[in-house]
Amino acid sequence: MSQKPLQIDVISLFPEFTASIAEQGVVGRAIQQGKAKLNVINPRQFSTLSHQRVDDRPYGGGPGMVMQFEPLQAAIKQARGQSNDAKVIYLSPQGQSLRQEAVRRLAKESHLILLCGRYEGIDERLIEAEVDEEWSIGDYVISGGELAAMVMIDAMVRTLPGALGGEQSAEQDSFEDGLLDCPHYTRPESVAGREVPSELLSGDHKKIARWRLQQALVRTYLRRPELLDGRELTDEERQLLEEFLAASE
Ligand code: 4G0
Repeated sequence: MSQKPLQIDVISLFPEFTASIAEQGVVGRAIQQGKAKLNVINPRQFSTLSHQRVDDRPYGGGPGMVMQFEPLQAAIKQARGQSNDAKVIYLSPQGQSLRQEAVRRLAKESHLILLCGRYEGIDERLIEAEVDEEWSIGDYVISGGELAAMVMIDAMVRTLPGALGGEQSAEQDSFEDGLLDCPHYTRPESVAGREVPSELLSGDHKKIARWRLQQALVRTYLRRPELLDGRELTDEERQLLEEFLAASE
C-alpha cells in the first residue's frame, strides 16, 4: 500500500526559503504523510574560504560571479549519503524544457538531488562531473534556481499516488492527456449576465464528458496547436474538433 518515499535533497544557498515549499498545501501534506522527504543542504557549510565564500569571478572576465566546484561537489556527496542511485538535476535556463511527461518520470526515481544556481550559474566542470540531467522551467531567467526547484518539486509530488487526496488524481490535470484543461464553473448558475453552459446542467454524464473533451480539444487547437502535432486524435476527438470548427465558420 504505502510506497517508498521519494527522497529529494536540494542544494541551495537559501535553505530556509527552499524548505518553505514543505510548509503548505499539497506538498506539505504529502511530506507529512511520508510520500516524499525533503532535505536542504547549504553549500556554504563546505566552503574553505573566509566568509564561507562559495563563488568567484568568471575566468575570461565579464559581469557576475560563478559558483565554485568544490563546495557544490561536497554538498552533493553529503546528499548522496549511502544511496548509490541518486539522480542529480541542475535547474538552469540552458536545460531542456520541463514537461509533464518528464515530471512523471522523475517522480518515479527513488532519490533526486536538485542543484540550485545563483549568480551567473555554476562552474561547467561540476555539471560535467556530477549532473545527470539539466532542466529548465521555461524560457526566462529568475534570480536563483530555488523557485525552479520548488516548481519541479510541486509538479512531481502531486503525481505521487494519493498526494491529491480523495478521489482526485493528477491524471485529471491539464497535460496528462496531452490537452489543455476544459473551462470550469461553480455556483451561481447566473452571474453578471453570464450563464453556465447548458451541457453542464443537463445531468447527462455522457453529454458532459463529450462537451468537456470538445472544449479541451478546441482550446488546445486555438491556444497551443503544437501540442496536437505530437498527439494522435481518436475518431471521436477528431469529430468533436471538426464539429466545433464547422460551426464557427
Ligand atoms: C544557472 C533556472 C542558474 C544559470 C534558474 C541562472 C531560470 C531557470 C541560474 C543562470 C534560473 C529556469 C545563466 C543567469 C538561476 N533562472 N528557466 N536562475 N544564468 O528554469
